[in-house]
Amino acid sequence: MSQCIFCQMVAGTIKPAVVHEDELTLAFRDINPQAPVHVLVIPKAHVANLNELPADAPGLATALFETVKRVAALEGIAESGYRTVVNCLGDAGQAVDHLHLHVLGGRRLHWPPG
Ligand code: IU
Repeated sequence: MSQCIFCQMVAGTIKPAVVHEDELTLAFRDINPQAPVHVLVIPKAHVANLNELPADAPGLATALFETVKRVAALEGIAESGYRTVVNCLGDAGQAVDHLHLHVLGGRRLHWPPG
């Protein structure tokens, strides 16, 4: 079995609070939310980080952003506004080595982030 916790969520051996699922992507609630809405959007296929997103699979990037838009609509933050963040590797504080897009909203977000 994969050691990757997000791959285990895709496989169903760990069950997150799923917000949306389709053929290429999974969206689930972050266990340590930093805003009233904090959802992670991941590719079902294992991609370690943004640097590793395959250039020859342009449909995957589109699918990830389509899921971000869908999550925003489902969570009621599409009109008020939201932020999408991808932490890539050490200086950004990436803690889970499976590409994930944070979708944050439901409150006024500060800029710049820390
Ligand atoms: P980061 O971008 O890699 O720093 O974010 C990882 C996120 O994954 C972080 O917000 C965690 O709270 C979140 N998370 C989760 O939702 N469920 C888990 O089982 C684990 C991490 I491990």
